[in-house]
Amino acid sequence: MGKTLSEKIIGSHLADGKLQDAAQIGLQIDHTLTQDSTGTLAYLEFQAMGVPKVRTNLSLSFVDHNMLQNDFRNADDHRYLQGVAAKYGIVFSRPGNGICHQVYLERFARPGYTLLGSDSHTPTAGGMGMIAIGAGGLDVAAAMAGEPFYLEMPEIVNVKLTGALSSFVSAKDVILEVLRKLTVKGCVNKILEYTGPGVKTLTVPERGTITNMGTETGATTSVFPSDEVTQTFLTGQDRADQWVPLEPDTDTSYSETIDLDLSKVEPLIALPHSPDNVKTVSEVEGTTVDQVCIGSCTNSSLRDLKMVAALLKGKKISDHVSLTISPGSRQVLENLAASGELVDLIHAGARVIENGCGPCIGIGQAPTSGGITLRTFNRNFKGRSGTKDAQIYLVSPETAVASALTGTITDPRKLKEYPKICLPEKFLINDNMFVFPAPQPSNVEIVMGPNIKPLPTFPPLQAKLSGEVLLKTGDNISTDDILPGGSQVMSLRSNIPEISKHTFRPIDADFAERALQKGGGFIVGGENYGQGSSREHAALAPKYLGVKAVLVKNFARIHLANLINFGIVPLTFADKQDYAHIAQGDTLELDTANLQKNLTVKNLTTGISVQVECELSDLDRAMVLTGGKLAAIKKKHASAS
Ligand code: MIC
Ligand code: SF4
Repeated sequence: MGKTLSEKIIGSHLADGKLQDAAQIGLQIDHTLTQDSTGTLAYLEFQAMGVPKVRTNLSLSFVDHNMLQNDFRNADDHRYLQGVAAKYGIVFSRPGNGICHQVYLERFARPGYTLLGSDSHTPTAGGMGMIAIGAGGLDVAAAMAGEPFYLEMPEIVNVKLTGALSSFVSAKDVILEVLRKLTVKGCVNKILEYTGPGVKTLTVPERGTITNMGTETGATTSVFPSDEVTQTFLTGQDRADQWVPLEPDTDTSYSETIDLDLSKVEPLIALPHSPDNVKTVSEVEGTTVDQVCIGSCTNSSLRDLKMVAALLKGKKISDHVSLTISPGSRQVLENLAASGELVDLIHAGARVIENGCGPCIGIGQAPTSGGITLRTFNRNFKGRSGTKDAQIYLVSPETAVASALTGTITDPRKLKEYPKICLPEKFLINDNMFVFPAPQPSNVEIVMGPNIKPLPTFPPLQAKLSGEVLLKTGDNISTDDILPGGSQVMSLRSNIPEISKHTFRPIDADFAERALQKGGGFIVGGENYGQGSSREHAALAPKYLGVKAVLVKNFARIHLANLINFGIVPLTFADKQDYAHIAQGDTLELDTANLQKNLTVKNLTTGISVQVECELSDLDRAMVLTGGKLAAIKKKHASAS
């Protein structure tokens, strides 16, 4: 039996375990990337490991999230990150150089390689035929120290593409269609592998849009073959020598096949407040729009902004719409400037803002109260725009432009003339905002500003856990609910004592105070707990406040790994009906000696006992018992040296 493409790449990087369904495997990581808002913790963790230089082929540190410099905090973080990069052999991408995923795809992604990134949208690079996975900062730090990345061998799902997209329908509509079918929890521990004759009709940036937002299905990653289209893109980036052809064997089998005829995909839109709440644009046409934001790691490539420029050329946006455009990279912006298309954006009324994440994570450009904002981004969780009662809709660049012009949600097919977009044979390339590691690392001084606080340390797990249920949540709690974005909270990312005060603030403003007052306790939740970002702060801050265990129906992948890494006991209900038998405020007790798979939680308030599962690999179990991953890796490197 032949192999899938995912199995081929994973197989050639297997450091531990076997290519078997659901087996625990260790993956050798070629490249790592971090971004600033998860990077500062990741590098504090890396420094604590005591390794003199990164042990990957290539490690990159991007600054793209916390770019507003309202005070010293973010600027100090940038300086710290630049110092660490110079000292430990890491390439530093300076603020304003662009969003990590877009820049990585342009300049560093290589077919057949593995990438681990401290950002959940790292799978963007799957558009280049890579296995690219998002993880918590500590896992990325461990990979930089040369450790394999451990994960459950995912099921490989075949998304078979046929046909070609119609005019005004683009890659964003494809991934919205996938989300409509699979939902935000449909692909946990699965890889979406794209195959079929439709693949060759999509350029690499379009593939990147699809693999990027595959994250919203809960998938471990998504991957496209590496073909002549990949070769053309790499040649345009002056990296033709890095191309290799890669595809699945013809006689392979998949756990499931989803057939998707591209010619049948229509312009789609995700309604508030979940990326899988997908309808056709025509179903909601006519709704008044206050703001349109084009950009983010999903839709800010040169292909996308050329399309936007062509559709806006010679026109003017509606009087009541604010249109922002945040290019994905300096390369995108320079190419638009050189071709003159930047003028078309500016002339039509777009507010062109800095190359970076910007409004996607609430860093500026919050909409009006109760406002309707149409975004080409990937997440529309409540409050993410910075305005609590705003309604976020997710759309393609084509739908965004059509709606910005009319001022109401508009099917882009109404624009009639569909421009033909060609990517340059040779992109205008400028690498001068990368800073390469210092030739003499011993001379580099790492400067830490006053907001960069030491990592908290935690004792080994107690044999018996007891305490109150501090919070009981429903399904699909996102890490934005656990620890929100926005410029004020995000600038505290290097300061756990301060940021922990915001834990669960969007859903329970008193949580942090209550948790401290009660001496910690338990969280109870529903399905897909912890969906969304890779921010390990969403585990570390609750841990800091004394959260001992989280008991849910099931977890999202990255958040589960982060809980384990910081020694919070992850539990799932053996019978989901038992969720009803625990209320907020109940006192629970749990015997954790040896952390066996099957445990009993005693509800001391009701007298009812509930059977729970604690599914951990041997490695993870040892880590949770001894107080987390950092302690374990530190010990290993100390004994090795
Ligand atoms: C996001 O899109 O939610 C973020 C901000 O990029 C996060 C990372 C973070 O919280 O810093 C992610 O997706 O992992
Ligand atoms: Fe940045 Fe938004 Fe992409 Fe996250 S999803 S990396 S905040 S652009």
